[in-house]
Amino acid sequence: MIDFDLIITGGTIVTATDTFKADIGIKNSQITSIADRLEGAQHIINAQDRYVFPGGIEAHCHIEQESGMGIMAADDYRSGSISAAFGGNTTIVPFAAQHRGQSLREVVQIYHDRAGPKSIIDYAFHLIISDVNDKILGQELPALIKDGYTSFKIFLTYPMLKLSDGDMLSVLAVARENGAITMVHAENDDVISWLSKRLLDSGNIAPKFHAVSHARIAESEASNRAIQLARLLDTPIFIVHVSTSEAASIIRKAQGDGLKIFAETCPQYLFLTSDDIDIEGMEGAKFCCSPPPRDKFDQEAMWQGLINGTFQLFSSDHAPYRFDETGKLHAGPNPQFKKIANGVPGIELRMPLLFSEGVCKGRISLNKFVELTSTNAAKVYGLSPKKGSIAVGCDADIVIWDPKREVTVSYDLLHDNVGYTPYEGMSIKGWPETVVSRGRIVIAKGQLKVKPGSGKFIQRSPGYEFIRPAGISPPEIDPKTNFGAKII
Ligand code: DUC
Ligand code: ZN
Ligand code: ZN
Repeated sequence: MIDFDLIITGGTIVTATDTFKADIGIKNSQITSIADRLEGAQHIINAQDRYVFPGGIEAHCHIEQESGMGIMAADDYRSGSISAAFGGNTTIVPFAAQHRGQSLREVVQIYHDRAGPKSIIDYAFHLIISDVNDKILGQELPALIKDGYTSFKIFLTYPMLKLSDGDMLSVLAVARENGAITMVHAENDDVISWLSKRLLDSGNIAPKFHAVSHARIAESEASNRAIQLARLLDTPIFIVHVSTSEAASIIRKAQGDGLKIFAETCPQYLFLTSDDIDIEGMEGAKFCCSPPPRDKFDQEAMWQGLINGTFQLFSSDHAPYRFDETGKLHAGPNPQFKKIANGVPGIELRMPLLFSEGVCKGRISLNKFVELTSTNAAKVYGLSPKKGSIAVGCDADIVIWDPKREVTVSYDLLHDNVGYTPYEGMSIKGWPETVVSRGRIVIAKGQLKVKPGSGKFIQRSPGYEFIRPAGISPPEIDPKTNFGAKII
């Protein structure tokens, strides 16, 4: 009898909490059975000697998005989602970015029009809010949260995006009222602008001065400020792309005080340093992102943050710009550092890099790998219980992983539209082999098996699940805060 559309047999299933050998039966896009031995399916995938993970959820990536400077990302929803899938992901949560003067409704429609016909895997949108006014706060934002856009990013730097502390408080108040979560790009804009001017005035224009201008103190000050503002309103925030040991310590301390502070770090802060930007000529522009890669000591602190639970997620912050006049060099072949498009690609290598350097080198367990690349994103951003795990009733979003495959990174292997990878030449062990999204085989034997537009928009529900780092047990109610108030 044919009970299933697809069976994945013989693999080792790994979730955020368990590792066990079993077969998975899939019917109508969902996992309907997990048992020792299953039979009766139209298709069978043999996962012998493979790990079977929940599909990756890439919750920080910029796809078909104009930057604050107005530069269009090199990946549209076709290339971006294909690259994500080849990297083991089954869901992406890119941004629908508001530029000043735009209504948020209009922005959301634009991004649906971009993603709908092209994405090959499921997607949701975080909003970027750059224009805070009564209509946005009083009408559009609350209504959009109710419609499933339950997370948004705000910036404390970038002239065209940054919010004042007062505007940040107003956004946090709406988030609190409606059960949404606010992601914060925490860098002090005045510090960066002041240093940039001094550097440029004295003729220091090379890419390496990008890293000097984005001083580490700019990140730790803004992280602390964001935490204090969140504390004032007793509402959670998610601090994105943490790069320094000081910022990680501030976040850990706040978590220890009982505050609901989430955070992430990214591959560029584990595997690159400011030395990568300090190359003769313009090559260093390929590594310019904000915050910039720091140093070896910070890399170690980022690993510690992943290991000890300060960071709930490991995200790519894939911000794809080609090394030409459409992207990095949009202002000419030799731009001063302020005019280089900010961002590095990483959506396809995020999971392989963490598996190879984290799991294979004994820094993190298999379960931690799943937590950081999938399960926690589902919990924080309202995608669970359907996404982020392997259990009966979940969407059949699965990546079958070959733990032994050895790969030397070369851009030719990748599927994005960037033209280079910052990780060229790195040796990686472990690679995604087969990707199944809502029961559909999306990638098999290195081939794309589905058509653009076959991914679905995921409407989320307000609310988040707070993940307290292991080893931290703060007071139930911290008397120094406003508190006790429950968000959901
Ligand atoms: N920094 C961001 O904040 N977003 C995209 C890329 C970058 O470098
Ligand atoms: Zn950012
Ligand atoms: Zn980003």
